[in-house]
Amino acid sequence: MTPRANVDCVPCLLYCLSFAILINMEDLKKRISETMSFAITQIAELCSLEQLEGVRVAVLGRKGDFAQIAKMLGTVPPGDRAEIGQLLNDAKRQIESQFQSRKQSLERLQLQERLAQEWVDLTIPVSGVQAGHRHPVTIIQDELEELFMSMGFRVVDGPEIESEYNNFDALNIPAEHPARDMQDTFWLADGHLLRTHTSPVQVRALKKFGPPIRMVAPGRVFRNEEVDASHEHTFYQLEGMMVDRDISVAHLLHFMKALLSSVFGRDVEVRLRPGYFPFVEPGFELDIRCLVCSGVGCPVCKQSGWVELLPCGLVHPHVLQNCGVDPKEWNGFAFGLGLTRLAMMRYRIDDIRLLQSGDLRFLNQF
Ligand code: FA5
Repeated sequence: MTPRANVDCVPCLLYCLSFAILINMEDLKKRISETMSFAITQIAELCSLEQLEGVRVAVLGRKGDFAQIAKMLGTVPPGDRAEIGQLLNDAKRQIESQFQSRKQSLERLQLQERLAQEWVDLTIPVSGVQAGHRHPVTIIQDELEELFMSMGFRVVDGPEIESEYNNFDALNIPAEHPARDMQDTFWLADGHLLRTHTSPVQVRALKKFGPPIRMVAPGRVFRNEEVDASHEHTFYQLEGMMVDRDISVAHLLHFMKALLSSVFGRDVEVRLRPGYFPFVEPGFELDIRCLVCSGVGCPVCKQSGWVELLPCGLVHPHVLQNCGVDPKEWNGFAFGLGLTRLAMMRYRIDDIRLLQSGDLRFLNQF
């Protein structure tokens, strides 16, 4: 009796016999034991998971050797079937357990080989790779968020595509109001716009959270205006607002001072003058002595020695009303810091266009 011909390198273990007559019990037992020891030898010797699986299928599979043997049970005298069945099951269990443990050790070996090939020495110094870093505007924005959060302000976000109502009407700038011309607007075809300032976030925050509230809203704003050393079409502002009971200009000045000391770490020369913004009353312009030219005059300050930085004022009662807040009970201050200009002052950047140029020779200095 010889083993069946190989299929895909897997030795087939079934003897080719056809049983039309009652089978000899001893032959059957011998066959089970031979099949089992042959399979166990193969499992122990094979070195690839594919071959191993081939043996499993050939021996234990639905059409495998043991399945063929099981078919012969019908030809076994009924009194002996239990014994042969038991023998068959024990053999299958043994082969299955050998198969599993061999499979696990082959998988472990494969993993070890793969890891050995993939091993990388992380301690070797890297050459030629430069670490990224934050943009100067982001550096200041992060600092100011921290500062205001430490003073009880929450940081609020708003969309760059805004409704006309939030950007203008709710801020006491109705259509046809001349103040709309103060900010040249990019209009979208559907009547929305690219927000011209971060002030619409005041409206969103007041409606959402109600008073009392302290919030800052940093973000990108857009204006359809001519670009020069201190004007971009896309730049950053940081809106601030506090609404509570009995808020005065003294509160406003306190927070402005905290902001400037934190950014500059020293006294900087500022001036406060009346300013008109329909959403505050009274309104102020806070200018900083130009730090690019130390006030002697340059393209950034348009030779004036001063840079407009931080307009502010007390929130107009109409704005509170538009946001469902009773101005008889609540009042507050608001400011709209020119974040990009602030970065220019702190780092003495003499042209705003450098900040969005993407020029690494410039950016790598920060
Ligand atoms: C406003 O945008 C008001 N929303 C600010 C405000 C908020 C006032 C709350 C009162 C209360 P203004 O248009 O002046 O204001 O812009 C504010 C700051 O943004 C300016 O002081 C300036 O620092 C900066 N800024 C304005 N236009 C540009 C520009 N084109 N490029 C760079 N920075 C600009």
